[in-house]
Amino acid sequence: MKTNWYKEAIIYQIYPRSFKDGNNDGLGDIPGIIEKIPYLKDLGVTCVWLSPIYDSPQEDNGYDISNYKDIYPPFGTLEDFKVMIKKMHEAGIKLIMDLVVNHTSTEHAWFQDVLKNKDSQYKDYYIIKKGRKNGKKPPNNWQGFFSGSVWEKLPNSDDEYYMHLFAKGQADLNWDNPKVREEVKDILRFWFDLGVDGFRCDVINLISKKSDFKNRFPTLVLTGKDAFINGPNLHKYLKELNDDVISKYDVFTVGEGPMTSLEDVKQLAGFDRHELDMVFNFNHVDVDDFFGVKYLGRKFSLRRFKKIYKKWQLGLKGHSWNTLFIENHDQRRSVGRFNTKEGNLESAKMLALTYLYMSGTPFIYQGQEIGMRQGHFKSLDEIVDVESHMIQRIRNKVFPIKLILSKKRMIEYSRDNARTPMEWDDSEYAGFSKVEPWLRVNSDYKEVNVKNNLADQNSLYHFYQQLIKIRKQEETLNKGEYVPLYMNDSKVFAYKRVYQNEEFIIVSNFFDKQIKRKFLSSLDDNDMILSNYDSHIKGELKPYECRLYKRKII
Ligand code: TEU
Repeated sequence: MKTNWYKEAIIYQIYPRSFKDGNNDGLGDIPGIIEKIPYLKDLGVTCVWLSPIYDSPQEDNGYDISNYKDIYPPFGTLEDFKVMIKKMHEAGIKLIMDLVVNHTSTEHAWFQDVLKNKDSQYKDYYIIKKGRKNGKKPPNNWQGFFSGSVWEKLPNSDDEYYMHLFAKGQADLNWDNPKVREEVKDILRFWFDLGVDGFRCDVINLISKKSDFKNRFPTLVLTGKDAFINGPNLHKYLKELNDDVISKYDVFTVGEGPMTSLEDVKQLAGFDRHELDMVFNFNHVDVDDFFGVKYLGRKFSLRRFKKIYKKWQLGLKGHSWNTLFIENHDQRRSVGRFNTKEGNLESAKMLALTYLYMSGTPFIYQGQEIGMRQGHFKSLDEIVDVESHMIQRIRNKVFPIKLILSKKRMIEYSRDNARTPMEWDDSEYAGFSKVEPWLRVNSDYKEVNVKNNLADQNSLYHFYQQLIKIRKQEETLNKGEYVPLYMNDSKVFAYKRVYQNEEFIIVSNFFDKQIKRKFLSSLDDNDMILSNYDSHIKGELKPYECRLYKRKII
């Protein structure tokens, strides 16, 4: 049944509310996506990952689902959805959806029933506990991902609390209840039967909680994380979903979750384990975070970046399949990160080549291919993201946090930086919509947009298009072994991909300075098949120069 097509896919992530507004209400939607299918096809992508489009009160932009089998009305209808998937399939593009089942919205009928009926049959669908001190204090001291306690009092109870690892409107499901697992299988079947080709599984490593519910030693963030990350039945539940439903279709799953280690991924997506097919790990994008705490950033180090990739590329070999990405809807834009510079086209091209030709399945986040930049918000008032506002609240309450975390940093690190409307052209609101969008359009849209990119053969879009084309043609880039090169070089990221009697060599200067390198003399200019410069200097790399060589091994 399974053909493992995911290993050859080029995946493009769409964040629906910011992609294209089809009916001019300021919000992206399914008709907007349909309109842009030819754009996606021309770029060369073979699969779309669609962030949540289900019905939702949108407290966390759809990661809080109130009905898993319907579409959020401003995004369209189920009929629109059917047209979209049909047209994508006709264009040779598969579609994967977001499976958000660690929690439901508190507006979901199950949770609403709990609020209405004291003896609701759905009470055991959620994690509900009596508070300490006759309900005056929450059941324990655990803290969630958006800061603050994971517990919120049930409005219809004096002493009971429900768990929410994210926002208050995102109530955690109790996966230990077999009925919950049956509901999830039912949701999966519903969408697979509509032709959906797979799922990206949101915070999937949080679904099984340790049931001791004891206080944990307070930590800077996420007190109690050992109780909810990689819980005791995680693998059992994933295997059950796979055995009962997923394995029956020719689809794939990519898991997402915070703080996944190499060992975790080998288990969650091991070739022989029949749980997930791939897992996003965040180690490489955490390179400029302070040990995973993104608000406490640290300076980018190329050596650290190279070491992380080496660890994951070699570490998963033979065990599991890598995901390759540098952006998503939770990360800052890559332009201006990882040593690249806004306004420096060569640096964006260099980063693209460097990550896209490693071993694994590449993901491109909407706008990445045209070099969209950070939102550059001026104040928190411009920001919608619930995470930013929750952190702001705790910052105002807890004085030491105020000292560590400046307002400027909160704005710079807000997830909204990657969520600004897609820039299609230079008309008002960047051609995303005819009315003012839900989030401010980047002020540089007249310069950075799809129209300009399409008109210029030297643009980032065309570079991505070419990278994708070559990657699809060359078996070595898909199957080849990853061999890191010149690991001690603090300026150059280099590696090769080797398969049978052929190798591809990737050489990238991560700095804005011209540098001399002796090893270049061992590479033949005639073997160079791609670069971000037209002319080259013998024995030297220009600022941010990258090169791709292809040669036979004799
Ligand atoms: O994100 C999960 C996750 O790991 C986040 O906590 C992430 O670390 C954070 O957003 C970084 O700032 C997923 C979704 O991608 C995210 O958009 C949702 O808000 C979250 O789950 C809850 O569903």
